[in-house]
Amino acid sequence: MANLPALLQNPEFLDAAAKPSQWPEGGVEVAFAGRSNVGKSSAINTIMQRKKLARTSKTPGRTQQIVFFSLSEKQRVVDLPGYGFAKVPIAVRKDWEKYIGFYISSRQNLKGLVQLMDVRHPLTDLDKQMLMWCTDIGLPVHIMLTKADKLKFGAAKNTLLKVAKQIEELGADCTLQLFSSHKNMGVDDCRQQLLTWLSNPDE
Ligand SMILES: Nc1nc2c(ncn2[C@@H]2O[C@H](COP(=O)(O)OP(=O)(O)OP(=O)(O)O)[C@@H](O)[C@H]2O)c(=O)[nH]1
Ligand SMILES: [Mg+2]
Repeated sequence: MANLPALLQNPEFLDAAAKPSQWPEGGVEVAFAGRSNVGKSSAINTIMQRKKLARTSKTPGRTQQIVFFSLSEKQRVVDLPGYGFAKVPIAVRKDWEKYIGFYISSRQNLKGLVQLMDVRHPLTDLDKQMLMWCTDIGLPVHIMLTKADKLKFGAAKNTLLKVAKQIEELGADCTLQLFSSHKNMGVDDCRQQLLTWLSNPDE
């Protein structure tokens, strides 16, 4: 655990909430969002150096509730259901997307959003919508271009530069990095971002 900040050393599953009345009260949190199957739950595990804290799956649509993990009494990370998975019946999908939307727009405890995008096809229409929506409501976003192990380093770097330019053109205000759960790439940068957003839970 040499590199693992103290705050991230004792994560615990808190609750999987299907409705807002189940959301924990007080404290601060950072949520992980992104398309279905992009690797949100895997990223949470990698960042906390745990194998099975968040449930992962090869089947898209695994995480269907908002899952809360506590880091301390007043600090949490949140695993959101994925958006945009075509094989889920449209009515069910709309329900989740509404639920995610309601969470992001109404949650006072939410200090920042880690938005994951697949490095091989970043900034899909839904990704852009989510990003611009967060920009509009003033919620800070940290983008992770994940599964970076699927590309050669040069190609991943080029994508990073291209996406940075597109984000600037969109007028979105966010930070950006490459990430891979399988190769442990970019993990420290993400940890630093979590610490920044989750410090001062009493302010
Ligand atoms: N190559 C590669 N595969 C990854 C990486 N991260 C996750 N995966 C794989 O992608 C699949 C989905 O991972 P999850 O972490 O369950 O994805 P998720 O975004 O939580 O998915 P939903 O909860 O269904 O929205 C699994 O088969 C993972 O092994 C990565 O960095 N590199
Ligand atoms: Mg998941």
